[in-house]
Amino acid sequence: MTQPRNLQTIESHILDLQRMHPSASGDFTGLLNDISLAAKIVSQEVNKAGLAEEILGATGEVNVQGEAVQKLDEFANNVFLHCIGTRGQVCIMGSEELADPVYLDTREGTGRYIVVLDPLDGSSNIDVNVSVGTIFGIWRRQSSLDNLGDSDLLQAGNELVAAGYIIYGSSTMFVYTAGHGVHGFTMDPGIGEFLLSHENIQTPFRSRIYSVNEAYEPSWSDVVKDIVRQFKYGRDSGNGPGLTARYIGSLVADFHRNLLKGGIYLYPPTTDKPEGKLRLMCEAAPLAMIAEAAGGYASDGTGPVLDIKPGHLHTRVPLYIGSRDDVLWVEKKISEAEGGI
Ligand code: FBP
Repeated sequence: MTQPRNLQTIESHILDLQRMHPSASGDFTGLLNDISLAAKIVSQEVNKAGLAEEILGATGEVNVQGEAVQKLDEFANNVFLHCIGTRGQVCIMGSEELADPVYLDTREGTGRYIVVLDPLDGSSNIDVNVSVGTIFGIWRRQSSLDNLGDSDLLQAGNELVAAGYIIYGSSTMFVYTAGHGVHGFTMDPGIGEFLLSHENIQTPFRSRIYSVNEAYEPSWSDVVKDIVRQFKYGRDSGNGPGLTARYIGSLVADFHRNLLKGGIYLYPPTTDKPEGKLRLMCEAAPLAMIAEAAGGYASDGTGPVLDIKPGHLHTRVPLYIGSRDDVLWVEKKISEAEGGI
């Protein structure tokens, strides 16, 4: 029998975090615990999806993104909405699956937080048993409860108090940051607990991997075509060593691999998606907070993703994220091409 290496659960880790803030009310701790509970419920459903006809496939609905809603998308959205929305710590919840933000009943609590999430990222991969994930960002309410409005919801990433993702893959992992490093917890299905497995994750400064859907190459700008060509043949010199290519088509899975191994994920603008595909509030900003807390960087090609103030809940952005040296290089190349620096 293997001797357990470390038995710190995510709940006890979050409690330790709370002890660092003597004035803490416990709301934040409660909220992170609710998110980890929702993750456990969704993980169980994802893991047995292949066996449960009723949970596979599409609902027949199309969401605000114009995408076919998968049954597991809907299930995950309802689970998170329920788990996060019932104890009154959260006043507004935004979801990739819902056109409008949900203003929650805060009579039970303080309504101190705003949560925006992508309940099931990469959902087009569910039916083929490829890793999918959940991404979440937590902001603090800015105005009084009876004055809540867009200014509370539409905050930039640099106002995030915490961010994280759950990857439902060969194992289920919960990775988060609340400003004190990036930590990963692996689900032990035997005891149903997330146990600390990756403490203080730091991502390598230089990439070994580049992740992009090259099928869009014909509709990229010349500078983006050149950037990807240089990742393939070796930056600047063009005579190697190039990076290796990996693209799963699930942002959480591609981001997670690159975070641990060193890599850059690119979702550039295309002629038909000039603002990019990925959502700022429920995908790019939370992952940008994690990347930067792990020593990496995230850019929209012209500047830090964390500085972008959303115009609305579903604002989209081009995304270049991962190892700091390569993302900064991409940003420099694009800014030069656009006549910036
Ligand atoms: P959703 O599945 O949440 O809509 O996320 C978008 C996403 O699936 C990312 O996970 C992934 O990286 C990207 O889109 C894949 O896009 P494409 O199929 O255009 O390469």
